[in-house]
Amino acid sequence: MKNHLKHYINGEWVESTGNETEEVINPATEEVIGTISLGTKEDLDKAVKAARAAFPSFSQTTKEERIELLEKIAAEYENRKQEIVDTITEELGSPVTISENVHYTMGYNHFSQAAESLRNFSFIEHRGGHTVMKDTTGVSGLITPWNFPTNQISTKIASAFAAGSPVVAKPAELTPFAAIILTEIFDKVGVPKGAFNLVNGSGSVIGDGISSHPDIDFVSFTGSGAVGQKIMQYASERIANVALELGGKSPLVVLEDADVEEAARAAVSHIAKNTGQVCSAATRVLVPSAMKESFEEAVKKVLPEFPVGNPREDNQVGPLVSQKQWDTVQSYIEKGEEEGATLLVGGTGKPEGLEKGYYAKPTVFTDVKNDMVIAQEEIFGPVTCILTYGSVDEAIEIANDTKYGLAGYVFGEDTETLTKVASGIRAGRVKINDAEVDFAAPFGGYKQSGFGREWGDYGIEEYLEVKTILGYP
Ligand code: TAP
Repeated sequence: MKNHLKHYINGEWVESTGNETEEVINPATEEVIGTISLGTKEDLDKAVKAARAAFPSFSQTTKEERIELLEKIAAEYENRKQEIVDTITEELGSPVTISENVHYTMGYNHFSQAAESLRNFSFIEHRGGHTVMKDTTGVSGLITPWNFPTNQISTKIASAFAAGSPVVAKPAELTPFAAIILTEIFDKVGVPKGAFNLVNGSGSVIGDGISSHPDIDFVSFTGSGAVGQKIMQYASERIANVALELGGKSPLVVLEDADVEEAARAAVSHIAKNTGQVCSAATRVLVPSAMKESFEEAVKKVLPEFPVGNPREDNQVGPLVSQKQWDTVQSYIEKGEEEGATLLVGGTGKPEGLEKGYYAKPTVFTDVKNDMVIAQEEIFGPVTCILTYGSVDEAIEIANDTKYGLAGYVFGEDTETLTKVASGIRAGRVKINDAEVDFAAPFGGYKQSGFGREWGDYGIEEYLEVKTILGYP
């Protein structure tokens, strides 16, 4: 049992001032794996005070000191690898290979990339008649969701530390234990007192408290649009700076010269990876009308490559994170059927033999129209839609006919068409032929997917103010 009833404030593990606790469930077994303490506004105030007190010295550390700190964190993170992998498998239910190759690896890369980005980062630039200086923004509040327990919190912390910003972090209640390991890592490597504070608790108390706190200068949030909106409302009241990463409904455009099986495999992998609980997942697959049947056949053919089941065994798809998420996904599948889409594979209910655990069937709808609810709303589960198009221009139009703009994907051979589609998609990141992820590349959304950028240099910039100095001696 992982019982963790303390918060980390001002360089120490401290008792909560309240006595409310929350049990954490393993979604694969529905068993309790541990308990956390739900922090209070008083705990949060202490954490913000500690961060505020750390600000003058932490923001003045040198670039070299921050590079050294980030490198020490990355090294200690590596030492805790097995524990991180096991913890994510337990609290999120992700298959061990995904916990290792995706979750663990992303966290590691954010710390090492931030150190790397810092090396060439310029905090002062003399530009002819003026000088531009980058100043730490202040104290940062970080609110992260459950779907990537190390990725989002690590990129935010790594960028904040690179910029010299002390932080107060609140991970999601559903998956708090990976963040507790990270905190132990910061404690071990000697992150200065008050520069990192962790307050566990609910969104409605600690998340709300961070969003509205007068002493928090910048809030970086990843999660739902509804909460993002609240955060902006609070920010508008005190003119605070925010960055929001709010999910998507990303298109995958299959061009007529694409390898059909490869494109179908990519489409299915998007709903398999993390059980489709990925903000940048492609969930609208656009295929040329003439390719529809061969693409559907290819989807059926590749589906068995992504077995669903016990995350500790050799499976590719684990359960959804919670009963609530399972119910949400079921209702979207029902909605798709009601709307007249054709169920190609999957459907409601649990996969055979997986009655215990929040398992859902990988589900592919075809004959989907882009104005259907299943094509417009973020389902956050293993559900995707096949839509058809006539011309490439029409494909781009459908791809952009969404309130979101986080990511886009295009598969094909012809360079000119690939470039046309990649440039035409209104989204923060477009991948051509499933290119490798680059941790130095900016990540973030257009439209209702939010604003602000994470990862690499752009991520660090979020935690900095720009100051102009005229007459610099
Ligand atoms: P959210 O409620 O947005 O949760 C994200 C984070 O915000 C969690 O740490 C949550 O805390 C916190 N939070 C909740 N209410 C808050 C408030 N009033 N003020 C400040 N922070 C608050 O998302 P969810 O309910 O977990 O998931 C709902 C849907 O959001 C999903 O189905 C999916 O569509 C979308 N989602 C998107 C993403 C990404 S990566 N864009 C990630 C997760 C979910 P607690 O959870 O501890 O209460």
